[in-house]
Amino acid sequence: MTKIVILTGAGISAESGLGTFRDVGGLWTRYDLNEVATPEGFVRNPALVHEFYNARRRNCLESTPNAAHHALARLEKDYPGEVRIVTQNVDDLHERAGSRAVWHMHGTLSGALCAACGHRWPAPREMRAQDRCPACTAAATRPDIVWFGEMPYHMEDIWDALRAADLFVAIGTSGNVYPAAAFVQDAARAGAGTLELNLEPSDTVTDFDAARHGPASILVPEWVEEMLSAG
Ligand code: BJW
Repeated sequence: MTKIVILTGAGISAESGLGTFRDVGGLWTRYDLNEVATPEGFVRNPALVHEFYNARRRNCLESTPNAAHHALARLEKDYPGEVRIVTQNVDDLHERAGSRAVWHMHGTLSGALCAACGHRWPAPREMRAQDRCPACTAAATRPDIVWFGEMPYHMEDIWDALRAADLFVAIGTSGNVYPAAAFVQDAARAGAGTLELNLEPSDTVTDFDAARHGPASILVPEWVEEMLSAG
């Protein structure tokens, strides 16, 4: 049975109105990542970090999946092999499009995490620095997001899937952030074919067997159609 592992990044949600990080006007050109996406930044100024993620949670709730998310959900449903999505995105647009086999390696906007005891619960629409953990009552509530220097989630499952993959496809990611940026090499080493679908050549484009460049809302449905007709 053919096994496909798909890595998605901010570019797949760009046409749903969610900002990318490193493009012109992207989040990291407007915010200092050391202040809003590190555990140290959160300790220095939890109110600022909550403000950043509250705004992104609002933006996410107002957005809808685009043709690329829908095409991947169709692939999972109709492809005669196994399709797994590993997403770096913290939005839930894959799930809202109908994808079920999704690992959120950088966490989700819909989760809250207690920095004191590790308890997890659904995030309210607006989180505040003074919110208390429902389990231990510490005022140490943070978004359930993986920041720089923290271990991404589901890594053992992801590495197992990469080792077993026949095809690895990266969609809408710049190839700047590890360990995700190395997945193409991990998959290729294990014998998988590799394909990049991105607006422009990523930093890791030369690691792929093939690459197609353009908007995800066009490239992904085209590729899914090819996979299903070959299927
Ligand atoms: C379109 C499009 C359209 C636009 N259609 N495409 C030195 C060397 C190597 C590694 C390190 C190092 N120093 C530190 C590290 C490790 C560090 C790291 O990688 N740093 C780099 C900056 C160098 N990584 C970590 O700390 C990670 N943890 C870790 O490594 O733990 C230790 C470990 C050890 C061993 C094994 C495993 C782990 C944690 C990383 C956490 C990343 N967190 C963030 C923020 C939190 C989530 C959030 O707030 O949303 O995650 S950073 C940010 O970058 C976010 C994203 O998920 C991530 C990736 O960004 P992405 O998705 O690629 O977006 P962009 O904007 O970069 O690119 C968008 C692309 O889309 C572009 O190419 C566009 O062209 C394209 N595009 N429109 C198609 N319409």
